Amino acid sequence: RPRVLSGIQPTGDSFHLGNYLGAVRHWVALQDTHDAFYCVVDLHAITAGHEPEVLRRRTRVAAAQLLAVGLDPKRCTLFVQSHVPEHAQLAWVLSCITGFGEASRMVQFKDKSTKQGTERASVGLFTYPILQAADILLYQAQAVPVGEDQRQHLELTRDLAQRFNTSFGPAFTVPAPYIVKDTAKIVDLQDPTSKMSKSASTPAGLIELLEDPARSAKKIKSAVTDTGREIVFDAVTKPGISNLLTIYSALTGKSIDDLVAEFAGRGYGDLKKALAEVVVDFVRPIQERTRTYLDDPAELDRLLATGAEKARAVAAETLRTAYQRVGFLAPA
Ligand code: AQP
Repeated sequence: RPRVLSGIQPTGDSFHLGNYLGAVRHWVALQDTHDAFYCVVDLHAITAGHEPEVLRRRTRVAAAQLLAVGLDPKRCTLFVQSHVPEHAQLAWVLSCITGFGEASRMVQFKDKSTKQGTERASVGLFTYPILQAADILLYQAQAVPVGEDQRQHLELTRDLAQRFNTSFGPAFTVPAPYIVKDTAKIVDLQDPTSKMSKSASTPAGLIELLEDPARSAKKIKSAVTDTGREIVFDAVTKPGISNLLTIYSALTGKSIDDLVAEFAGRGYGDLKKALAEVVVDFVRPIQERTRTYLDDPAELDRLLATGAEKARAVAAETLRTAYQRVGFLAPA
């Protein structure tokens, strides 16, 4: 079976609908068709400042949410990135074949470092995409299910894999992005020109899976909509309504065309009210299941330890090959 790998940061107290619809939803589906590796990327989560106890708690919350939305440790390998030291080890090797100018062109770094102030932004934030490349290449992943915002980082991963293979001999599979167009970018409810984002959205623009569902309903009802009154899909002239239709369609499985027909002649308020109910019904069971996993942290940690062991078996083999190719003397 083809291999996939993806990761999610344990930042924020909850995943948001963008994370779920753009990426994690596909992770669940790919378990049945692929050899799937998914990780909670805690090494990435310390690139922009954090509190140790909060990170530890959020790492468990992230894992619990992934299980709650349908990842099944029997059908996929779920682990925490820092449990597999090969990620940091391969990242060093890859950083030595990455050009400084090449890394400087990463848009996410430019955006985030501008926000934080260039002097304060960490070197870890700068090398973030190189660690991400290591995450992917260690598992010889053929495909990487992520949202549109990660496309540039994947391009870098592909370049680094090809460069290494050409310079030192084959060590890595060159991965392809797996970006599902319809939900590749869920936008902010208050600012439909920006992606829904943990760090950039205002609370009102963000639907969090673990927040009080009544709060989510309220946010949907006060989402920014567009001029005109007709409910039609047009991401350019009606980005607000189109975003609501996208979310509605993805959560219910109804096509956009069917939804447009269903809401023909009705107002924006009707769509928002119906979507609020859909979202509330969707998050409630996820919240219950997340709580169940968090109520038994010892069992959760056991599941993650088993995942790490499975992941490490693959990662160690790739690192061994990479170290050998690059010219490191094998320990006797
Ligand atoms: N708005 C989005 N639409 C579609 N997909 C999205 N993803 C994130 N936002 C959207 C996808 O979620 C996965 C997890 O990515 P991450 O752990 O890097 O999440 P993130 O970047 O922490 O999420 P945010 O909200 O975007 O955080 P900040 O603001 O801190 O950068 C990825 O596959 C991503 O594409």
